[in-house]
Amino acid sequence: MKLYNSDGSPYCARVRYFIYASTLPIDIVPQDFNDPAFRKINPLKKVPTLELDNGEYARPPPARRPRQAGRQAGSRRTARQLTQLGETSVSRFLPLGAFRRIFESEVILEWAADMFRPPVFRAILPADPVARARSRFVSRIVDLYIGPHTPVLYNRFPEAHVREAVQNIHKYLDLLEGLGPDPLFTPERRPVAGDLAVGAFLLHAELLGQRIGLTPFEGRPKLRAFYDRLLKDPDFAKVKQENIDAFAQARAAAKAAKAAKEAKQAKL
Ligand SMILES: N[C@@H](CCC(=O)N[C@@H](CS)C(=O)NCC(=O)O)C(=O)O
Repeated sequence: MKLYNSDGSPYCARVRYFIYASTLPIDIVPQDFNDPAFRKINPLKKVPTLELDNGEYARPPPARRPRQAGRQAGSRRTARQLTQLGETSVSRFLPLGAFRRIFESEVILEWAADMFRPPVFRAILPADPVARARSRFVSRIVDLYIGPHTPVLYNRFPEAHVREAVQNIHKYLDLLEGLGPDPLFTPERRPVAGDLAVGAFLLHAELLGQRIGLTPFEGRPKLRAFYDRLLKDPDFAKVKQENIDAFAQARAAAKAAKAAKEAKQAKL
């Protein structure tokens, strides 16, 4: 399998984190999402994009269920039949065709969670249905309500636009801060998808927010404590360093391009 990746993307950061925490052999390949040819790989032209191998990864067979006493023979499937069904999962026998690639960070993670079990792929959603719903809710806050405003972190926009975007982001950070008495995740367990969605955004806000007055931790002690705990996770620390390196590289490339442009103009 192959992940089309950009080290500077908060969405790729979520998927890379889980790949590092898994034992799946997924090649992580750098992808310039500004390359028009990338549209052939992903019609949305977005990273992360996961490309599947055609059938190499069979779904793990479902756990054997003990036979129920008093049940009529043939009324339910036997454990063996269930196992066989598990093994004839889509990925093994059906050509993947149009579904050869999986798009959108959250969808990729949920697919991997459906497909693999720990320890191959670590649990990315809590087992408890309410905690699961909460993780998904948190991911949606980031994806639907914070994400659309984040281009102000990376580009220059008119001041009024930036002010409005930052205000909106602060509003949803307040919502996350006030989610309830529980922390988003506890030190006893490792982060789940919702935690990572927030963590990856905080990482970018911490590194790039100062220029535009985005102060993610000011007056938000719970988010601060959450982020500090997340940084103690070696896989998250690795993802953070990759982001820092990617930003440094992008800055150096922009500086070199500016210098080349100025040199060309001086020659004219
Ligand atoms: N909702 C998407 C967002 C992905 C996204 O916006 N990726 C950016 C990089 S951070 C990208 O590929 N942008 C290129 C484009 O929109 O043309 C996800 O969760 O995967």
